[in-house]
Amino acid sequence: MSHALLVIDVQNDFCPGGALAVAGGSDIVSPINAVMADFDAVILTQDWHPAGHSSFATTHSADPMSVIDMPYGPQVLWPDHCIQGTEGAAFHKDLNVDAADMIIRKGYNPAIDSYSAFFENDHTTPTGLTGYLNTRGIDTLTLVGLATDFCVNYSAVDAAKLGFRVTVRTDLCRAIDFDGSLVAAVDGMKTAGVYVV
Ligand code: VGL
Ligand code: ZN
Repeated sequence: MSHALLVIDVQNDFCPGGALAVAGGSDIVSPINAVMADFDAVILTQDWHPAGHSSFATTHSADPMSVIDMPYGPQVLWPDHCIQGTEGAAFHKDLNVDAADMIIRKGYNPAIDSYSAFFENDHTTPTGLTGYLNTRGIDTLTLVGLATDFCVNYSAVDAAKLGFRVTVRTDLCRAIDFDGSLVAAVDGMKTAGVYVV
């Protein structure tokens, strides 16, 4: 058994002061650093959108947090966030990035959002993470990071469907909790066979 820590989107824009701030987002940084040494591998994800991304409300002249129909299904429209190369897209300054074996970026396709570290929101286009984990013999994952109800949730459900043993440490996550999204996410993760602790 080889067990990796998957640290989801601990980036400035998801922390207080950022463009899509998650309440308490910075509070999880030191505790995440503290558990890194307990794992066989540490993998970080980075939300990484081009300017004018299709998940941005401004791109559609719509209100942030409104929902539109995309070819792949409903899509929440977010404030502009995690634009490639900006300070908002950078990891939180205290995150121990040096401890990472692998950093995987997602959301770079202008036409499709990518909450999950495994597949874009069409649930089909792979990011390549599955191949990386498989070739390293990693079969067990613990997920932490931001946000519980979006990128952590989608990543955990995909990982479970792919056959990984998956635990989400909710004490090391923080949620956006928009319109019942947190309750629905925890429910969906448990149904998919994720250990939510
Ligand atoms: C996320 C909304 C948009 C996340 C990323 O990291 O949970 N949420 N992009
Ligand atoms: Zn995003």
